[in-house]
This record gives sequence, C-alpha cells and structure tokens, in this order.
Amino acid sequence: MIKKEMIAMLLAGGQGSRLGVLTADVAKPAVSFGGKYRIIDFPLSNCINSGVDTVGVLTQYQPLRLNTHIGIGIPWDLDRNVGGVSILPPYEKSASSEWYTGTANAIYQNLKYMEYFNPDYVLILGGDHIYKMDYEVMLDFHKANKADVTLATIPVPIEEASRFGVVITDDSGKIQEFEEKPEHPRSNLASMGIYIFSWPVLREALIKLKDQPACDFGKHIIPYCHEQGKRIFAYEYNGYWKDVGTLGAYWEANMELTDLIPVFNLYEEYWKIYTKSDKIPPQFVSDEASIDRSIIGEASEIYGNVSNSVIGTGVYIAPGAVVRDSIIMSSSYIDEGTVIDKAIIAESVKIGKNCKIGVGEEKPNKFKPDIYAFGLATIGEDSVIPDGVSV
Ligand code: ADQ
Ligand code: ADP
Repeated sequence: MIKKEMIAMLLAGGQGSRLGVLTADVAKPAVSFGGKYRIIDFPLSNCINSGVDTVGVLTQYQPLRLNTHIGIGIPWDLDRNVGGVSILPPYEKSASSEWYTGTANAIYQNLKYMEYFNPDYVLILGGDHIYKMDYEVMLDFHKANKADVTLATIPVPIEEASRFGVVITDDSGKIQEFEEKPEHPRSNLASMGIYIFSWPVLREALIKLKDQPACDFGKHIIPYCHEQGKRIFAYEYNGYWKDVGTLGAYWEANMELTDLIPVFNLYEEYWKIYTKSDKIPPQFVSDEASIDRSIIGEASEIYGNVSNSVIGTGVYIAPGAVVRDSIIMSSSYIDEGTVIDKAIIAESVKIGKNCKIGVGEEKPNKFKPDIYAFGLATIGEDSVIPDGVSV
C-alpha cells in the first residue's frame, strides 16, 4: 500500500486580479519573477528541498502557461512513479461537478487524490509568495506540539495586518484567537496561508463543511477547527517572505534582487530555486551598452543602457535605449531611443522607437493614479507600442 508521511497541496487557482494586466491571460503563480523564474518555482523548490516529493497543484484560472511550465516536474525532480507533481484542475464527478469555489472547496474536491497517498500530514500552500522555507522544520514543530493544525506566521507592520489572517497566541505558541482579515487587527502576527494539518483533522473538517459555499481555509476551516477545540499552533517564521499580490509589491520584490546584498538571495548553494529553462544561448552585451546593478536573463542582447532593472530571457534592448528601475519580461523588444523608467513590461511586448514609458521620479499623482498604480506604468503581454508613444 502506498504511504507518504506528508504530501503538499499547492493552491494555484486564484485569479490574482490585483496584478492587473499581468494576470489578464496568465495565472498569478505563472507570472515571471527575477529574470528567469516564475512565482510557483518558489513553493515547488521549497517542497523538494524540504523532502516533500508529492505535490498536487490545484489550477483553475488561465492554466495554460502554468501547465506548460510545470510539465511533468523534471526541473524540481518531481517526476516520480509514485507521487511527484500532479496538476489537479476541477473535473466532472458522477454526482455533480463544479468549479473550485474557494481554497478549501478546491482541496475538498481532491479528497481522493489525498486518500490515495494515505498521508499522516497534509501541507497546504499558496502559489503566490516569494520565500524559502524548510517545511520539514515546520513539521517537526507540529509533531513536537502534538498539534492538529499548524499555521506558519510572520510578524507584519500592524497597519498592513488587516490584509491577512491574524493570530493571537499564548506563550507556548498555541493559538487563542484567529481572525481572517479583521478591520481592526489586535495583533501583528499574520498567517502566511501555509498550513500543516494532521490528515484526519483536515478530512473531517472538509467533509463537515462540504456544503459551505465558497469554503475557504481562512474564513471557514481554521475557525471551525478552533471552535472544535483543536490544537492549533503558530509556527513563527522570521525569514524573507513576500506576498507579491499587488503591482507595487511585485515591482519592489524584483528591485530588491538588484541590491548589492539582496535580502532575498537567489545565489545560495544550499537552497536552490529550480525552474524550467529552455536551452537557449547566453546573453550578449555590446561595446556600446552600459549596465549597472541589474539582472540580465539568458539569450538577451543588450546594446543600450540598463540600470537597476530586472531583464528576463531573450530580451532585446536596442542602441540608445534606456531602461531604468524597471522589469522587462522575456522576449520583449525595446527599440532605439526609447526610455523605460519605472515600468513593468510583460512578456513578448514590442516597443517602438523613441517611446517614453513610465513616470520615473516624477510624482505619479500628476498622472492618472488609477492607470499608474503605485507610480508604475504596466504594459500587458503581447502589446505592440508604435514609435513615438509617450505614456
Ligand atoms: P489570501 O491572500 O486572500 O488569504 P486567497 O485568495 O485565499 O489568499 O488565495 C490563496 C491561494 O489559493 C492563492 O495561491 C490562490 O491562487 C489560490 N486560490 C484561491 N482561490 C482558489 C480556488 N478557487 N482554487 C484553487 N486555488 C485558489 C490567505 C489566507 C490568509 C493569509 C494570506 C497570506 O486566507 O489568512 O493571511 O493567505 O497571504
Ligand atoms: P485617455 O483618457 O487619454 O483617452 P486612457 O485613460 O485610456 O486615455 O489612457 C491614458 C494613457 O495611459 C494612454 O496613452 C494609455 O495607453 C496609457 N495606459 C493605459 N493603461 C496603461 C497601463 N496599464 N500602463 C501604462 N500606461 C497605460
């Protein structure tokens, strides 16, 4: 009989509407990050680095890019005969069929998948955070406390706490109170949306709440377990963790990678982040180019001036073009004389000659704040901007 101690269920089906045009055609976990990665690479790499070799990825919204990226899981060493990575879209069942209406509903609809592995513990993960975390250490904490549920938590600035599930604990870390996105948070210890459940506890809660519309972990499952007097513990994580759910946070997290000593280091040997990488040529920098403090992806050709930016793979930056404080994703083309200053350019965008994109250091409120969210100009995938456009 098949037996896995802990399996992971990775929620990758949310729309991510706050990323605006970046998620118009792509699920948030498939949005690129740091020049060569996609956001989902972080939880997937954490899984394999933590010894979790069975991962169900629950997809729903615009899954094409995500599916091609994950494939059969080779880059993460998750191509296995038993376990490995499985993509789990909603499917028709004999009695009924429905879309994933909430995070817990999505997990409930995959009870059979989990049962197959006969796990002791189930790790629930979001697909939209940038961090490195050893889930095995969290599991040890869960076992040591004889917990039913363990939530990973992190202190956040109190003014941001209302965006999160917030916990109040006693001295031992046992959760006394949990509130999902409270208007007036009474604690700054935020839930990271990462949970370890002892399997019988999760199974019972999912079945009990199966008729709850849009059943969600933060709104329903955790409060239900709390009411039932389950032992719920907060595992306090103190490393780097970023919810890149808004354009501002997404831009900032990318820019931080260009710091001389980045708080989030992609170059560490002992905790590698893996990604699917096409076998493509190296980058080329011409004699007229200038580059400082930037990440340049493979197969890019740089003839212009790039500073403090994250450039993806296969990007072309023509002579005389200037790119500053910006993110340019894979396969985009920036033509001669164009200035990109504080912008996010999605994949496969073509920008003509002598354009000016982004507001740079000028006060964004001078411009339309609803367009220039966070003072950034954002151009969606596959856009073509003709010569001379200034936005
Ligand atoms: P939110 O950040 O609001 O709160 P949520 O929208 O519930 O997170 O999404 C969590 C993850 O599930 C995302 O990766 C998303 O893509 C995915 N997802 C959402 N709906 C889905 C569906 N129907 N099917 C499949 N996948 C889906 C949660 C917790 C808070 C916690 C924050 C931390 O509820 O308590 O503080 O995460 O970011
Ligand atoms: P107007 O009000 O001038 O008719 P819009 O309100 O549609 O035009 O947009 C103003 C300018 O901002 C346009 O040039 C448009 O291309 C540009 N714009 C629209 N969306 C974005 C975006 N996401 N990022 C950067 N510029 C944008």
